[in-house]
Amino acid sequence: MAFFRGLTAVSRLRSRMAQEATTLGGVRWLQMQSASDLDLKSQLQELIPEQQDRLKKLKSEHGKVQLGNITVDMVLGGMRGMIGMLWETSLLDPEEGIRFRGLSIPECQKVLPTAVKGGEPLPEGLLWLLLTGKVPTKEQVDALSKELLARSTVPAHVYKAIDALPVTAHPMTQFTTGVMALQVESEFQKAYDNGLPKSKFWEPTYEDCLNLIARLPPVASYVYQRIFKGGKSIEADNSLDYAANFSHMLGFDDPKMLELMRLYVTIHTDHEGGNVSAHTGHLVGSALSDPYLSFAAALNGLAGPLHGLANQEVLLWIKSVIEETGSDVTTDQLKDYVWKTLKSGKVVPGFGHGVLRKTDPRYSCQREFALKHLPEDPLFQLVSKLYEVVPPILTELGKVKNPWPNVDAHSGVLLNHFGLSEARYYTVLFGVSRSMGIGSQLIWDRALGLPLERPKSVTMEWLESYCKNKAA
Ligand code: NMX
Ligand code: MLT
Repeated sequence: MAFFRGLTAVSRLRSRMAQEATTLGGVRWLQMQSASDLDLKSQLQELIPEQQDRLKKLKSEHGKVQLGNITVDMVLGGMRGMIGMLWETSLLDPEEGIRFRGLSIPECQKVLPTAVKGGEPLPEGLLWLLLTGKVPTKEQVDALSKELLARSTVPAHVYKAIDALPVTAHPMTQFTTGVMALQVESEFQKAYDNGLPKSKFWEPTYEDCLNLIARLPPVASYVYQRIFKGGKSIEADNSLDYAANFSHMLGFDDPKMLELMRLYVTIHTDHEGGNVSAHTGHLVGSALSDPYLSFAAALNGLAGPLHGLANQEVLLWIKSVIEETGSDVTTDQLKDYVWKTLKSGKVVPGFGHGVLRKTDPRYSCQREFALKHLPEDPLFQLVSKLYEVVPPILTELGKVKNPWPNVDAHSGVLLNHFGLSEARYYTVLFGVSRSMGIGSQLIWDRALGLPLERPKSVTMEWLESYCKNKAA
């Protein structure tokens, strides 16, 4: 965040000068916000040369500085703790959780513009923050909402591609098929084929990412309606913001559900670069595959049960507890069910994490939302009980590094409360949200000219002989 401070001060000054036309004491104040202040791409254009110089300086002055030692455990253990990539939009602290461009979730809830006074942040504001490192004004967020709406038309062939799949296909399969079908409109691919120089790669990447983010809610809601509502279609409401409109197109207009969707999309956008979906998007993008190809690859990673599919698994697991024990489940029955799950060789979904070592702040803010809006919901009460029951059991197992709940332990019961009860659909919601983080970083990847990602792999034989020689 520090590197953007100079620019942030300038931008704050500008935004103070740039209040919307308002009537104050009978005087009408003039609209002073310039078109480029409201245009995200112009803002990026200003930031990119500075960040390119910064990267150049970092490489030339500190390129040979060591960042740690690679151990055999790291190579065999899924590269945990191995620093291996640059990811500008967010950073994860194992104890504290995620910070988006330096801001924690509670800080984002305080400073990002909202639709409702004192309500949840608008995800468009977070997208602006991820891309620029600056907290946007409400006017900037509104301009971005409108820009996304203007980009949201989905070509008819996309729906035909989805319709070619059996309606029983998993929602993530149908959603990713829609993303692949959107790819035929890639600006990056066209520009690359026409010989665009590397210094300009970021521009069509920006166009693709913004188009992709804008078109995902209609595609995702089409998948939902097709699978669960007999193909009903709900038109977009152009007066609504991104998340509220998405909720509306899914068929949920309760103002509390709109607020939930704003919170949901905001907190699922980004989780630094090493998680399976973000890393996949970045890796595939490093081959100069366009943002649609990169994001479709990311979604395929998100669809795995140890990653994004865990939100589906959590609600199905909670419902299976109730099916077996009845809705008045006691603490002892819950303990027995957790042990039964573990003894059958399964994981307890929604608990544990590859990096976090405390309760995920994304879980905590969803818990806050539930305490405020649905404290009596029986499934929320069961989730609260699991918070007490599961961590001691996972600790007792002796091998689990983080017994605490993650983001997926909570999201399903909130959605279920407002009627979105189809657990198999939940990972699609995660996918729509993640487009903002992966897309933002892809734009910076191209702006900074980051190279093809190609780490070294070795065989067991190589490791054995390396270790033997080292010991000799
Ligand atoms: N239930 C049972 N066993 C677990 C759990 C859990 N919730 N979490 C970790 N373990 C086991 C893990 O399977 C491993 O066992 P083994 O050595 O026999 O293979 C052992 O504990 C050590 O694993 P960790 O180092 O603690 O965790 P790791 O970094 O390998 O994996 C997860 C992280 C997230 C994959 C793991 O905690 C897990 O499977 N959790 C349940 C699934 C889940 O909630 N995933 C969502 C993550 C968040 N997201 O949205 O992506
Ligand atoms: C995520 O949001 O991507 C998950 O918490 C997984 C991770 O960070 O590894």
